[in-house]
Amino acid sequence: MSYFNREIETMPLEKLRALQEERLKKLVQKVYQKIPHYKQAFDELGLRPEDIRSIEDLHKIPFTYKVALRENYPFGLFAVPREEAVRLHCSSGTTGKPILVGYTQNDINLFAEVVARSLYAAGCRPGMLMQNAYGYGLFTGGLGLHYGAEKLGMTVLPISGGGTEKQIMLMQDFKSDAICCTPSYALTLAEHMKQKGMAPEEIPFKYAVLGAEPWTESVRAAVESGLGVKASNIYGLSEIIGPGVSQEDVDEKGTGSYIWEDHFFPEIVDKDTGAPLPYGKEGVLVFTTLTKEASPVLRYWTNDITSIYYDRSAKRSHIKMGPIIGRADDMLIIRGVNLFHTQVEAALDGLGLLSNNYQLVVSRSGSMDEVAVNVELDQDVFDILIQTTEDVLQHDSVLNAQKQLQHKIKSEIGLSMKVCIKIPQTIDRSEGGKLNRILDLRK
Ligand code: DLL
Repeated sequence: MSYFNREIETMPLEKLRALQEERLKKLVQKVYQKIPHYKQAFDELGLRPEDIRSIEDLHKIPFTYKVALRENYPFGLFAVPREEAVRLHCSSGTTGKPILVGYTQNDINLFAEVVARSLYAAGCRPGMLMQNAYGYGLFTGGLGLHYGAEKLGMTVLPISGGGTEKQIMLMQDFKSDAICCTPSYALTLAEHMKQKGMAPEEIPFKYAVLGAEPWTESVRAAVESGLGVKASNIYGLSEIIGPGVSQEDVDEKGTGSYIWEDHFFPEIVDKDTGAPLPYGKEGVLVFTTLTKEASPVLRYWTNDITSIYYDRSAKRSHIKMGPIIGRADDMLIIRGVNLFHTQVEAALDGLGLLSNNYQLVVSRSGSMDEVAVNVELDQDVFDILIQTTEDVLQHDSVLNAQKQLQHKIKSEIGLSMKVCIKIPQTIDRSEGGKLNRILDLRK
């Protein structure tokens, strides 16, 4: 089965709006009746479900914040009895309790459909072999990509994350056509294979579907050249469904990722006032799930900062989103300066000796906040240097790179940060293989 859903994906905008409105009205009635949290939120404002007649009325509805998911943990925000959910997923919260989301059978079908659409846009086709290196388990990445790839008609290798040697052996034995994983794991794989003396032509992958964490064009360039693939972005979050909320088309790289807006209605709002912002302006991404049954959300405040816009020259009619440039809640204010970790990533660009694997460590000394940057040395550079010295980190070229980065950060961001160069693969990764970009020791 081919999975380019022409009718939906190229639907004229007026028709798409009509579909969204019809779905929104039903959704609002349903959550008002089924979920006490929403009934209370509406009642407090004197808002009735009938007041939401069109997309233009959406702004009247209050936002749903992550804290509502915490307060109603575990099943309080379900719109169906728990027994009707066929699956549960969790995403790690910043506190001890996770965020829980449920899926009915229809939700699972929807999840598979939007991921299948995404994989098709990423270049994958029925019959190709997908090496799925996202973590399986409570995380939505593994099973989400798995069901979507099967729905598209691919052969799925559910290898999960890690085990790099085995990943390499099986990709060669089975001639895997595509890999899906985090961008940082794709970089790790590329580094590892280079170390083994494998040329990109010897790697069977043609496509890499990367997401679950922010990444940049320089990471794309490194993955594409290192693995000999076309790499595209997949975005999503557990609260909305998981991966497959949006996806970049492999032939339209760098122009943004299509949001499957027949199911997930996006808005961009001001991070301080919550006021809706026009297309193209950066702000907080907010989603309303138009068709989900078990865990629907109205105006969910993702905390992800990006912009949305229509691309009239694109293949599909759906709206696109730019890369995630930061998180509203991850924004650090250091000695009065607003700081996103992606700014440090940008400063790393062009400093040849260093990798993209970095972490900001925020601490407090007296009343002053301090930021230190830990960044891993590039694997190749490390391999060369270790042949001549035992103490690679004290090598002149490394000390020089450290000074250069410190200087660049100061001049580009306006903050003095201590820079600490690390041996490759020594900064801690979390369970899903994600590199936690900020370690805040002040909390
Ligand atoms: O990370 C779902 C996913 C799995 C997406 C596999 C793509 C691939 P959560 O664990 O709930 O879900 O984390 C969601 O991760 O709000 C973003 O901050 C970040 N994120 C996810 N995809 C991207 C991306 C999955 N492509 C949170 N670019 C989101 C930037 C991303 N950030």
